[in-house]
Amino acid sequence: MFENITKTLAGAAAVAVIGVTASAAEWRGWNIHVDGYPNTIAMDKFAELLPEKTNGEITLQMFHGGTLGSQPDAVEQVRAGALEIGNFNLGPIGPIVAEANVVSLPFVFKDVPHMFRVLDSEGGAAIAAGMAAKGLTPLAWYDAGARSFYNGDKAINTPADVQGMKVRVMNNDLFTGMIAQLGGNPSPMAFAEVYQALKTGVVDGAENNWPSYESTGHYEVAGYYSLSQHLIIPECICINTDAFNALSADMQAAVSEAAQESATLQRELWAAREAASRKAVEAGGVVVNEVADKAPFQDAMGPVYEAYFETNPSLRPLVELIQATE
Ligand code: BDP
Repeated sequence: MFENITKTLAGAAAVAVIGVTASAAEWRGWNIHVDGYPNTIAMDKFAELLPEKTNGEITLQMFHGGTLGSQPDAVEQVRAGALEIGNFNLGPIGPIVAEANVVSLPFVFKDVPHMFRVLDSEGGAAIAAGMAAKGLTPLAWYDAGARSFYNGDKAINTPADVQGMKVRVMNNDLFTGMIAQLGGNPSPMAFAEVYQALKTGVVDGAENNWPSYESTGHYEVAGYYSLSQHLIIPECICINTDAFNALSADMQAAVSEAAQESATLQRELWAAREAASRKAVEAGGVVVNEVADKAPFQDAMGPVYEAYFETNPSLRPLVELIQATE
């Protein structure tokens, strides 16, 4: 009798445990940025909203500061389902998803509002579909401003100023092509290694937006920032496609809503941080150089576009759609 009761209780406990693990998903998320960075705050907001909007069925533990690995590694981990969530820049996604690579063509967007208009149109839908098919479903888009060149010993005003310079870029053939067309030596490298590389002269320069130039301390070791604004690349909150597809329609809607709210917050924080970061690095002694004429940089990108179209002839209409978007 006693034995039977024990068995029954044990069985009930087992059912309860199975019940909990089967209905509650515990996701893990990757982010490269430090505390206080707009993306870090906004990803924490996403993690806070998820259980609220899913009746506790989905929780997310965020790992910030790139502690779970470099961005190219993390992209693979989310694709494989080893991680569910990542805040990714589309630059390192381009080599995997041809459609998503259009945003990494230098000077393809006029400015950030233009980029968001494209993302909200059929162009954005094509990019999202391409990503989802490769295992990375974008839930919302983050702002990452415009990227400009910085280096240690001179302002950059023309492509001739890049001649012979070793410049760190994110992993993507479009970026190595871009630097090569300007006469420089491209050096693809993980974000976490750039500070030391600049400091020790392994590279002469790099390129990034105001907040990353500041948050990484790169401005301390590369004090000339030249506003070339050659790349405007969006970022995503991305989810492993199978994890998303396994959710009910209601749960998918709840997760998407949480991501949208996170993105609204990120874009507000981004605008404030861009201005604050610029002010901070200027106060730290950085020489800011307004590039008076960007046309020579743009003109030098012809071969980068041609190489892209040669590899991806079917994507020419997508690029033309972007260029035709007001
Ligand atoms: C930052 C992006 C981050 C990239 C980094 C880089 O937010 O995702 O890893 O640039 O240059 O602006 O690697």
